[in-house]
Amino acid sequence: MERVIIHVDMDYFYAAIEEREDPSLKGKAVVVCMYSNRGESGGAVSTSNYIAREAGIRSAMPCKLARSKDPDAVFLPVRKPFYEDVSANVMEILRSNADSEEAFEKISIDEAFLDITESCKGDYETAKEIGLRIKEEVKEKERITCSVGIGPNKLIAKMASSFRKPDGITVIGPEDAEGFLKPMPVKKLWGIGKVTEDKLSEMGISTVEELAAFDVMELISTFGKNKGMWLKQAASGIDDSPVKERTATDQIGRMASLKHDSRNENMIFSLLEELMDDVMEKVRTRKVSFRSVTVTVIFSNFKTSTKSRTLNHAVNDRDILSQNAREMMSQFLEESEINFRRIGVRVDNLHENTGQKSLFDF
Ligand code: DCP
Ligand code: MG
Ligand code: MG
Repeated sequence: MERVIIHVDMDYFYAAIEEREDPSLKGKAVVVCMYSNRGESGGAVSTSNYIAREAGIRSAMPCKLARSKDPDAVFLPVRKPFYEDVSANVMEILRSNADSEEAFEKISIDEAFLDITESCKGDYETAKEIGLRIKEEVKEKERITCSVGIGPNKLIAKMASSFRKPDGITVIGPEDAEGFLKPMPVKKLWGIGKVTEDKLSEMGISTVEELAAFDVMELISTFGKNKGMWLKQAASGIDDSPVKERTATDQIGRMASLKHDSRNENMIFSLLEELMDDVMEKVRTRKVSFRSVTVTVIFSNFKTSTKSRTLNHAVNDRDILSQNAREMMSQFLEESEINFRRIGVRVDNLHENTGQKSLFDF
């Protein structure tokens, strides 16, 4: 059966999370900035919502320049640990929609590949339904949108997901792949950087169609064997690389909002227990152990705070998770007087369980 691959990329990810957390941002230009240690005057734009993009604001642009493009935009500092928790929730939704635990590959904080060949039995209509279902599930559970690309390999799926954004879905069947790629400028081909783009331009190649038609021996003599062959294949829409998680070095986490902002210990600890149940279920199905535990609290004023502990060795033990997470949560309660809005628990530093039995198995 021909493979069917889905690529999912979250829309304006960091800014979308900020919008979700503060409804008063709706309709405004939102820019998330990575400030340097010189404060607001330094720093670069991490991302911005689509309203800000209309004013010409782009990722990696100096924040100062962004401010001059839209003085009314709302500028917010990056809250990376919080975005990582949201990412972990999204990734668990995506992983659960892949053919198997292994048919999943996270490639950045906001995107992943899923092999769904078996789930859709190679049928693109069914694949589209799965794509739409994933979009719904992410929207319902995390209240943010994503864009989905579906294709016969990772390269096509990846390029399809950025074709319609935000909140888009693009399906490129095997017979459409060539036509889809042909008119694109070579720099849009996934994997081609600025240096390669410039070299190709010197050779008179500017579109994917021109690259696909170019003599492969000439490409090899300029770029070397591996890269030369890869360029020729990629331009022809060929990509045999498998969807596969490289290591279990990512994280498993869950976050949820309290029924209402509160410092009530019963409410906070019972939600924490529920979240830990979910985390442990995933730890077991993925057959991993963890070496660190992180607890996150988002306060009613939207400030986020995290505490982490590294354990002496990797475990997959519910009691050890619980003991550490509860202690850190108690510290949070002691240290602050503000109500809690959301809490999260996460395990990282994951190790695949190799043959050795864990306490849980006995
Ligand atoms: N990011 C960053 N600095 C960059 C690019 C990205 O910090 N130069 C962060 C912020 C983004 C996140 O990574 O929200 C994901 O990057 P994407 O390229 O997927 O961009 P977005 O998700 O923000 O927008 P899009 O809707 O175009 O995917
Ligand atoms: Mg994105
Ligand atoms: Mg991305």
